[in-house]
Amino acid sequence: MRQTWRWFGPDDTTGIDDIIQSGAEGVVSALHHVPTGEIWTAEEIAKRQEAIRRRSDGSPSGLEWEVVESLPVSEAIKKQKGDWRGHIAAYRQSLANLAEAGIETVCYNFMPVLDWTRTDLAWKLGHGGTCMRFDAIDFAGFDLFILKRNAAEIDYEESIREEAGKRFSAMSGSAQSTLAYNVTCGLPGAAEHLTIEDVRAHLAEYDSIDSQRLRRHFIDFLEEVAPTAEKLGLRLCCHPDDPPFPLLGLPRIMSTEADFVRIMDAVNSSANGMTLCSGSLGARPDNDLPGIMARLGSRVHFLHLRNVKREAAGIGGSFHESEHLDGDVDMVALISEVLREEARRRQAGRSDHRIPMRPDHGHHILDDLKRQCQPGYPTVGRMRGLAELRGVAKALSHAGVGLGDV
Ligand code: CS2
Ligand code: MN
Repeated sequence: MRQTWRWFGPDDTTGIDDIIQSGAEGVVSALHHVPTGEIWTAEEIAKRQEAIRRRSDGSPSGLEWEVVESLPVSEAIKKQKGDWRGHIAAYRQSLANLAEAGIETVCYNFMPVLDWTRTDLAWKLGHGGTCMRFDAIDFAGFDLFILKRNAAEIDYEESIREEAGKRFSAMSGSAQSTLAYNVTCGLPGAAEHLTIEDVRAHLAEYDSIDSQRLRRHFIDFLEEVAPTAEKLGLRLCCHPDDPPFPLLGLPRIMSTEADFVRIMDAVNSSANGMTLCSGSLGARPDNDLPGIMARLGSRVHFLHLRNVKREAAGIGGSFHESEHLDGDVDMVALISEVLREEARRRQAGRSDHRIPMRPDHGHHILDDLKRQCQPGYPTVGRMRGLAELRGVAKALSHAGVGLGDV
């Protein structure tokens, strides 16, 4: 695996100097300041590349911008409204500019309105650190009593509605505002933070878009961009829904292995690939992560390794982000499958036989608790995650184990 690290750009409180010390070999970044739908120009791309290549004292960092996360797909494209064709043209131009700059892997997602969604961004763990958590009851409370979404009642069983009602009325005003803020926070690095009014307006736009129609829009988008990406030698990789089930009545179409198979078969190009995010997919008990890697591995272009602990049976229940090696995803089995896929690629002579991987999220521990950072992106917690993951890969690729080198 190629060990990478997400860097949000010059304002990130984890600097390039820190990334070097984490042992990461490459950088994952995005031009968050460019409005979604506009072209990433050669100049802006070069500027970010330069920033990644320098330590704070100006000397070479030895790091390169290796993966784009994300080149966002606009709401206009997802809904096929407004200037969506112009946005697709801009997307293709951005891909061409990235290819010209030597960047080959581009992650994005196709979640409507909200990216990742949690109810608690700093849930206290037994050891004093914090993690992110999704509480199904709090989320229902947000939907029913803060957002007051039309017909939200039918999405929740009576027992959940009752519990959510009790819990919500016992919450202080400030706890209610924190919940609203947390739920609408899922756009890491993006300048915009959605207000409740914004969320209502966005939801209304999806009134007539069901999952079938959203999938059609997604395929239309891929039919336009995947051939371009293939010609340019790029690998597109879609990130799964997080959490991987419908929320707020919105369609979610990239939540399971079958969803990925459907989309990858519909536009059958190696440039149309997957970001395997074990934490996102792992929030559902029917997603078998090592199996997904074994079956879809040849199209996995980027790995997000993290773990979750599901707190309830079934789909749609509460979960929290656990330690990287300790949760419901069998991380050792997953990494073994990654190493097997890399061995197959080496044998086939593929140049992409080291799959970029980054520790996706980490617990806020030690100095992280005193520093400001994007929720889920602490320096020390991620470094701990990376160290543990690297240890597993190193051990599994030891000659005595016989799975091939890292
Ligand atoms: C990320 C996602 O922080 C995270 O959970 O894995 O936000 C990811 O960057 C996007 O969904 C990719 O488009
Ligand atoms: Mn992820």
